[in-house]
Amino acid sequence: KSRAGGFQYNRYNTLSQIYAELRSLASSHSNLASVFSTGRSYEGNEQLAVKISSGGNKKSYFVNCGIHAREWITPATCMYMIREMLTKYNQDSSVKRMVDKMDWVIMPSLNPDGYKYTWSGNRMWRRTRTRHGSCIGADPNRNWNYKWGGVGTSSRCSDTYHGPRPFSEVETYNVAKYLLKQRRNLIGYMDIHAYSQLWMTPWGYKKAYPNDNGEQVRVGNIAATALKNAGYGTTYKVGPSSVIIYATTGSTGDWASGVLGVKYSYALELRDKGRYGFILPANQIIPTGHETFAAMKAMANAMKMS
Ligand code: PAY
Ligand code: ZN
Repeated sequence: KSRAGGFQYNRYNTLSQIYAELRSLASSHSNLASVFSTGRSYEGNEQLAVKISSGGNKKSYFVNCGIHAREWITPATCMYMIREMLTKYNQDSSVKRMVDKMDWVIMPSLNPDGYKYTWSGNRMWRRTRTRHGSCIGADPNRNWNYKWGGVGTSSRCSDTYHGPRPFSEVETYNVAKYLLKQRRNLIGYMDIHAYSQLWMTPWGYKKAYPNDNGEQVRVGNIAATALKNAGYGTTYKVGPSSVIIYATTGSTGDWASGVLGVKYSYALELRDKGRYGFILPANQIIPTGHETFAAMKAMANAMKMS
């Protein structure tokens, strides 16, 4: 059904529709939710996030969608999960359990300029919209200040351009600044992409396993099993991104693990496995949201908080 600003859960929505719905959901559940911005993008769009908390001094889990502009299923999935958490907290014990265990900070669109451009200019745009000499944009998932500028990155004008320096993109800089302030409280970080159906752990920069790998894979397997059993039989592979997809440097997940020291650092690739790719049909939004949220609940339930 139609909500604030014409937002619909079974359709893809514009940035302004997403932001209107986010504010509307939070204001109708103000006991649990508050909206804030980590700052403005290069073009001046807010990077809105919602903090979901049932109170007390808890650890928090940060989730972002939309770091890559064309991966439209990801903002849609973040919005689905936010709605579930807020509207079912009082009705569904599995939702109450996940929200009571930790705070959740969820950002539907880390790269709002890019997302807007996929609606107005080029549906297949991936990067930010920062001007770098003669070309526009850098890859925000190559721009973090950990092993920056190595394997899996490329030069200016390419889709995997790492940027002129770490955190050259104000969108990654803003989020990093926010996370550094939250560091003591942060138990997890999840960067949600599409597509390929992967539940990825560090490291990305080389085929190697951080100290937390055993625990990351244990919980990742529990999440992937819940996802598969959520009704659609969707299968995910679990493991280090350098092993199950390819090596990258300057990625979000490596920074969260290597710099922040966050134990539950994951990067997801949602549906599908390439049939539709980035152009996933809208009738898969609700199923994807449903199965991904089932996995998130299972992950939360399995996590060790200290
Ligand atoms: O964090 O190591 C990581 C994820 C690797 C992703 C990347 O940033 O390149 C993988 C791709 C993505 O979601 O951006 C996969 C998609 C299908 C692509 O654009 O190739
Ligand atoms: Zn991506």
